[in-house]
Amino acid sequence: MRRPLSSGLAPLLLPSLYLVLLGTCLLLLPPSALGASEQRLRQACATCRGIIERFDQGLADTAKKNFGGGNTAWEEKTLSKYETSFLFLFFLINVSSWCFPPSPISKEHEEHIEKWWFKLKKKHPDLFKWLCIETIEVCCPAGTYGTDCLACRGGSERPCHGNGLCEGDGTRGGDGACRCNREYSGEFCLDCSYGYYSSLRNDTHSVCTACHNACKTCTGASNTECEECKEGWIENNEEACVDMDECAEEVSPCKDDQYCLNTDGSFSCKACDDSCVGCTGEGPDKCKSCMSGYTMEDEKCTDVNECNSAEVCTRENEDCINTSGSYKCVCSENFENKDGTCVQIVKAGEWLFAFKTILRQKY
Ligand SMILES: *[C@@H]1O[C@H](CO)[C@@H](O)[C@H](O)[C@H]1NC(C)=O
Ligand SMILES: *[C@@H]1O[C@H](CO)[C@@H](O)[C@H](O)[C@H]1NC(C)=O
Ligand SMILES: *[C@H]1O[C@@H](CO)[C@H](O)[C@@H](O)[C@@H]1NC(C)=O
Ligand SMILES: [Ca+2]
Repeated sequence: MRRPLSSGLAPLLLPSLYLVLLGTCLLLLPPSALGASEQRLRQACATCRGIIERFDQGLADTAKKNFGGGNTAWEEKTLSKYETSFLFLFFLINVSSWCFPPSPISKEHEEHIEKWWFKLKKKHPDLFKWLCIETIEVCCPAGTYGTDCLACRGGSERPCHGNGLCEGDGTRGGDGACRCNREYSGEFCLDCSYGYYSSLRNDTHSVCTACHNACKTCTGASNTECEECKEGWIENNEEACVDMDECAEEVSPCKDDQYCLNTDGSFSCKACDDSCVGCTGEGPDKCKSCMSGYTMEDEKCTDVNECNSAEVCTRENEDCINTSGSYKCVCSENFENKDGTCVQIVKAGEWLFAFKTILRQKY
């Protein structure tokens, strides 16, 4: 017998469910450039899976909230809780069809679920399998793909030999082709990509490992097993690829105001110290010669204190300030620059006093 659903709960549930579903719609939005029908096939399964997950979650929450667990009689006692779950479920089904029209799940599927709940739950405990795979046929078992749920390349046990993803895996879409992880290539993800070598290979397993940093391609892990050296590395006498010291070249690859820094597989150019004209390394002690305003002292370019000279900042009431590589002339304390001369600063309130002083001096 089919039980009537209590519809009194619907208004309470609906507002929050709208939000939940909006989130679901966003999560399931297609991120890829798949064709529209292909996308619909994959989404159909994702939607079905999402509904089942939410349904299970809803049931689990209801059970947990009301029963500490282990109560065998709770099914009979809490029919209204089930009805709540049903409303929740039906609402999800309804709204999921708004996300991705035309939805594969419709009114008729609501009835499937009700049938499952009251009649088939015991025989088919896995609702996802029963509904999504076997009944409405929007999903396939893991490791299979497409309309007829064919096994993925490399078999349904370990699609793509565990080294990639099978296109359409678990859905009614896709073509079962392998999208290999970076290390692998080939139709079955058994071959190694460029820059990787095979470190294990038998009938069912293939493991590819990155070559040594110095190798472009290789047959093994060390830098003596390169087939070709990577750029920035050269083969030495022992047939190993080693770093090329670009900075040791006769002509520096850097600009005049830079020094060269050798690194593994490359090099970089760094700015010389401000006190240098050309340098061999970092700091004022690596200058080839000194910038004007600096002088070589203890094998280091040192700032000259121009203020020690009597020929600088010679105007009246003027002070000299030593700066890196140069110097500045500034008016002394209580003096300010007015048209090129340093004149005494007169503060407000001192006006009258100053005026009287001037008068007294002049007359
Ligand atoms: C689902 O939609 C049908 C009409 O399409 C409506 O009668 C029913 O109340 C809806 N169920 C829920 C739970 O919103
Ligand atoms: C292939 O290698 C894997 C990983 O080492 C191993 O588990 C498996 O038994 C091997 N299979 C065969 C046929 O040798
Ligand atoms: C200017 O004077 C020389 C010599 O005394 C010092 O070595 C410098 O550090 C100084 N420069 C500055 C900016 O104070
Ligand atoms: Ca180098």
